[in-house]
Amino acid sequence: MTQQNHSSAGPGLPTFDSLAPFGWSPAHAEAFRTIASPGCEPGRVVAASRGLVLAQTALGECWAVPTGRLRERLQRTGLSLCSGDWILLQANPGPSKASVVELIPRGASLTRSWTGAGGGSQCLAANLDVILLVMGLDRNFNPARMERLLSLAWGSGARPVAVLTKRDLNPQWEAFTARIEGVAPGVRVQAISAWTGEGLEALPELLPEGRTGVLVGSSGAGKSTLLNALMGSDVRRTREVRASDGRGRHTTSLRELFLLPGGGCLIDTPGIREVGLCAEGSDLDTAFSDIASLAQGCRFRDCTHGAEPGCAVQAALAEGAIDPDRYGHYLRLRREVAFEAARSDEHLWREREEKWRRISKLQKSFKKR
Ligand SMILES: Nc1nc2c(ncn2[C@@H]2O[C@H](COP(=O)(O)OP(=O)(O)O)[C@@H](O)[C@H]2O)c(=O)[nH]1
Ligand SMILES: [Mg+2]
Ligand SMILES: [Zn+2]
Repeated sequence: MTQQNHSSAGPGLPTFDSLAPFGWSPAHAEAFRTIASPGCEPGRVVAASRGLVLAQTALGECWAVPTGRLRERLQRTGLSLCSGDWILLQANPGPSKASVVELIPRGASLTRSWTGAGGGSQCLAANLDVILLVMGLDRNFNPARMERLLSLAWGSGARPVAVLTKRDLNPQWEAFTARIEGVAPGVRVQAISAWTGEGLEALPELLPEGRTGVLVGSSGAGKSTLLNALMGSDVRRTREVRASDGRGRHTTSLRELFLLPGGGCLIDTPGIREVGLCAEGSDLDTAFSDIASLAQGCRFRDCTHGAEPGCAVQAALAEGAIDPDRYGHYLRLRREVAFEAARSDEHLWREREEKWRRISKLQKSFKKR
């Protein structure tokens, strides 16, 4: 990322055409021209964690860290960089990492919002055209979860498509597919098998060159296996364990955003794996809006509506203003959401830890040379 050997629309007006497969458009080029400073170039985040990003630039991959100024601004607005983001990069002298100087405003994105004190939200994947809602036709099958994933996807602005995996495992896959069609009116539902390849041929046309999709679904749904099948090689680790040595299949990529052989980009992040569950917190408040709005009147912001003083929900219960059964159902669901959130955070944390430990090891070995 030191020279500028990309194509040029004229002196000093690079167009970065080699980024077109990654979704770089004339509109992006226009935005770039208005905000770019001399010597900076665009890139797309293909992996991000704790302020360190791996970016795809016109010249290839590079590591970058946000400048102090950008970091401050992101913190102030509650944003953090995520896969799919378009950014402006500035090369630094010597072997040091490039700097991220700017975040280009996002298009359709997948976000999860934090309930509880402070609120805020976290972007999981940015600048999306398609959201693939992935669910297995095995034990993973759950129409109610598909409904929740759909509401999350509709909110994003990108087009949802339901992908039912492991069709080879279910002789009644057509009946199961029809059930999902029933809860997803107007949404394309595609049953596939990453193992036999059945139904896979329909996916590339959903992601033509320059478009970006993201895989969303619960753990074990088959997202990474599907990505590997579409890529034609094992680029992402799956749950598969080799019988011979008990170790996972060999994958080295830290990437979360991939360029598909037939065009289009596809994002698979460990964070998104659990998004269906995380989305349930806010969905719960929508489904139980009567209780949620009562809760606004509780004295404590983090009221659990148990034995706390000044609880508006308990008061309403005592007055018979809420149905006790409905309230019991709400409490049960809320416990489930809290449990799943804690579990997925822990899972996520461990996965990320391991990933970034490998990176720092790699960087140390570079320094030694
Ligand atoms: N039989 C069969 N198994 C699959 C298929 N797709 C995924 N699996 C298995 O389902 C498990 C979870 O897959 P994985 O891709 O890791 O799920 P992820 O957590 O959504 O990324 C693995 O054991 C896969 O081998 C499929 O099409 N057919
Ligand atoms: Mg996976
Ligand atoms: Zn309360």
